[in-house]
Amino acid sequence: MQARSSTLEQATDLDLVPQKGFTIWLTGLSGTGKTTTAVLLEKKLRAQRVCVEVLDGDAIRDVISRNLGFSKAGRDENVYRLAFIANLLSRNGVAVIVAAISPYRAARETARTIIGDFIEVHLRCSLNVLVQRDPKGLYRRALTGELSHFTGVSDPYEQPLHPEIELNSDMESPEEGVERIWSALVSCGWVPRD
Ligand code: ADX
Repeated sequence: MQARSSTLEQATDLDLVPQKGFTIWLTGLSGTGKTTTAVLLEKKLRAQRVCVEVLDGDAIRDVISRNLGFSKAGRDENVYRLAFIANLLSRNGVAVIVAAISPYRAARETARTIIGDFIEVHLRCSLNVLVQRDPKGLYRRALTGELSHFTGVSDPYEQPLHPEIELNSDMESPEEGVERIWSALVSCGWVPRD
């Protein structure tokens, strides 16, 4: 009897972990630190025993969006697929982090409507700094005209008008950014206080 009751107590302890699903949507130009921020935030959520999944634009484009290009229609469809999956996960109690340029405002608003519990995080960074960082060499190729329709150089990026959070990735570290996102999640009551 004693053993049974302690098992139940353990189960109750595990149930204390809040399993509120939601989506953190990281938007911004290539190289602004969306993936880095997503990975750090994912680690922090896991450390708090929160179920979490990262949907990264680059990775999704290698799998379910590999038939899509970078036209407006291709990008909107990519964002729609991300939103569809994020919603399936979020409504089943998973914390989802989407990291995708998602350059068009209307498509992001559609994602917000589909998902509901949604925090938009805009990662800002000056083009000068992005061109200096250029870890994939894409800005160089875009500036020489070798790569066309590159976001921020030869393709539009519509900045969010009222994002829940704006991170200045040329002035704030990824760790500082994650702390600010965490504070917003705590304010929503979606994660425990540290
Ligand atoms: S989105 O516009 O549809 O949201 P997504 O985030 O999935 O884009 O993919 C962006 C990644 O695709 C970039 O990080 C970069 O590695 C690659 N890429 C290739 N061509 C382009 C392009 N023309 N514009 C932006 N990113 C591109």
